[in-house]
Amino acid sequence: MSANTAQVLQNLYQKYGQLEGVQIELHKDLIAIAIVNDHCSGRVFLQGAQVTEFQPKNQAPVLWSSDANLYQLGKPIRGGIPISWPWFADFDKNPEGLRSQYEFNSQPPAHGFARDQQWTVQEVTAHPDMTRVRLSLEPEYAGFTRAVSLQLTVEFGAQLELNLSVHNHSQSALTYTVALHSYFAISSPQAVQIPGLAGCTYLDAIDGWQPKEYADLAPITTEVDAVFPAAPDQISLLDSGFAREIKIGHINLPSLVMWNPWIDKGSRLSQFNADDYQAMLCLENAALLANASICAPGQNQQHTCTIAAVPLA
Ligand code: TA6
Repeated sequence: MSANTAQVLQNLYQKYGQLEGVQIELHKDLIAIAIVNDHCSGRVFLQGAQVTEFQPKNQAPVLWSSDANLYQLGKPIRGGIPISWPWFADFDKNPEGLRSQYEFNSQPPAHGFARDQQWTVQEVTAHPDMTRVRLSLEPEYAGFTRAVSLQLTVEFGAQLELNLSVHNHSQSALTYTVALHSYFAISSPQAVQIPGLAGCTYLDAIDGWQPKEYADLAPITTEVDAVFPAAPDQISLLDSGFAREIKIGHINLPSLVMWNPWIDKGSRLSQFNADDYQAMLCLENAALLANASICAPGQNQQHTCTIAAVPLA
């Protein structure tokens, strides 16, 4: 354990260790805050401010997290809700207005750098019906010279709510793409439907980013990597195997990405077991491509997603 990790752990124990339903945890190199209240249990890591667990009482876990995670400093955790910021996926696939802000000497990491960095806990408040964890980051990355701060507020309650706030303290507008890259736990790819996407246009990232209409990508029987630049405000993931509906809403995250690596790509992913493709599906609330976010000087942008699981009769 690094000296800094030990110091952060000690500070968190002192400030929040006595709160009802709050546990400060160490998973190999990474610190997490685990919560339990009248509605649910949950967990969020300081690295990447990454929620990895949300399990409503008497229900199966709503989020999927890999059993193969190594929990190493700087290595993105696989699963839960990674925060892709200040760009989504491969840097080169992002709008010119975003790319022109940076000068990198080497290929920057996929999904930006906020998910690799250690965020600071600003608040933990525990009530029987809701536990709030607020984390902040002053992002630093070679080639990123903007005065920007991030804040993520997570509310674990009858539903899960994430609010990401991007504050632009610089003198020029900041263009970024962002995704709350949620991995949902599913009973099987054959058991899920996302009816709300019917008729929506997506770009097929595994077929030259060709525009296509979502006839019905579910049931899923092969790799899916579908980028919907504009998606409905609310969609539902229906899972007949778990007999539940997961309701996914957003504010200011107009795009959506649907992803399952399936067998071949799954075998090439880090921290991903051979059969994990059968237990997860990513539905990612995002602001991408023409819907990239622009934050004016001195202003902030708020991005919210809500996740609620409802048993099906
Ligand atoms: O959201 C879909 C995607 O962009 C896929 O193309 C795949 O790369 C996935 O994200 C996971 O990326 P990661 O860097 O977390 O392995």
